[in-house]
Amino acid sequence: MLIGKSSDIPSSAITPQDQYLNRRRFLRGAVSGVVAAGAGALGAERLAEVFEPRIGALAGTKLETVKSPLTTTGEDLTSLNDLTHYNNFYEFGVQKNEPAENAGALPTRPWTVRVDGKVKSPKTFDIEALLKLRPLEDRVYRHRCVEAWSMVIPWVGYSLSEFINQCEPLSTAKYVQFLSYYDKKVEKWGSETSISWPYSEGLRMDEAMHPLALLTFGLYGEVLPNQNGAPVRIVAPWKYGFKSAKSIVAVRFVDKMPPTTWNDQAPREYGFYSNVNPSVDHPRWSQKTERRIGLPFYAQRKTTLLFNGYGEQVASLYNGMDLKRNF
Ligand SMILES: Nc1nc2c(c(=O)[nH]1)N[C@H]1C(S)=C(S)[C@@H](COP(=O)(O)O)O[C@H]1N2
Ligand SMILES: [Mo]
Repeated sequence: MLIGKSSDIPSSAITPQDQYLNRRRFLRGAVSGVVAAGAGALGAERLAEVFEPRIGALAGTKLETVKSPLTTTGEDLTSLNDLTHYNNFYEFGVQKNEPAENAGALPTRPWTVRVDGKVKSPKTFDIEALLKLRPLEDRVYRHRCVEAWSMVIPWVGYSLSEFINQCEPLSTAKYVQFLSYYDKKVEKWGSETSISWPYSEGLRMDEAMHPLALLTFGLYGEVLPNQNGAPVRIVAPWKYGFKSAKSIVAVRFVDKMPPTTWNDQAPREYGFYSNVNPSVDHPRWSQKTERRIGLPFYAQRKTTLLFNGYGEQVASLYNGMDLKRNF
């Protein structure tokens, strides 16, 4: 049973990612709600028109952005409706439509990000200061979930490295850990899972310093909707989506590989690196292809690309590493 405290759930009942979803659907008897409307419109709608007012007080606020040299072009963007109604954000429910319904409760102001661990001195950054730290760029990235679906998303942010430089990490910092907001009164759906909160993710220092890794504040030129990880999240586009922690409140520089949520849930299925790799299957499904959300069914199936297509930029980070072992 998924209903109950996490301590009530035997480890044999741990059902990561797709299984949570399928079991809950089964229990409830039907797929409810708004999944993948497939309108195909390329985001002409503004957030303010898509959302009920209660969904994120700031959603719909325009962000001033500049063009980015690091944007990916050529593929159609996933519609705003799809990328805000087909989400993984287990704190707000395990079904894809639930974050859009429930994440309005997330209090995105005031908001601070605590920086500690192997740094010159611990600091706390206010979200308003983070928004002004660097010019915000529009960056279109492919987004590949470990569950073998994908999207193309126009994010807004700046390179995570710009922020990390402000954190003044020590040379002993080898990894950086990101911790998401968690309040069990606000995110009561979280306690229906066996996950030990808060959501934790991490990158090796050189990965985090790679210019493609994005500290993300918006999408489609506007403030992030709550269900997409407002007010600030990580995006690492060459990795499976779960590496990109949402709604982060703490950044910790550490000397050892930090514990991460999905690796902790099922270490055989979700590795620390989790680079997108079509030749390393998930134990329960193939990673060779993916389903592009929002396309007509006959056009959905896409070949998955090594490093999600960002190999030219990031492959050198993994020189000499066995990517099958370090999945
Ligand atoms: N805090 C938190 N961050 C999270 C998740 C989550 O459940 N909680 N889900 C991850 C997964 S599995 C994916 S695929 C992406 C989804 O991001 P999106 O909803 O903006 O597409 O967020 C990631 N970050
Ligand atoms: Mo995911």
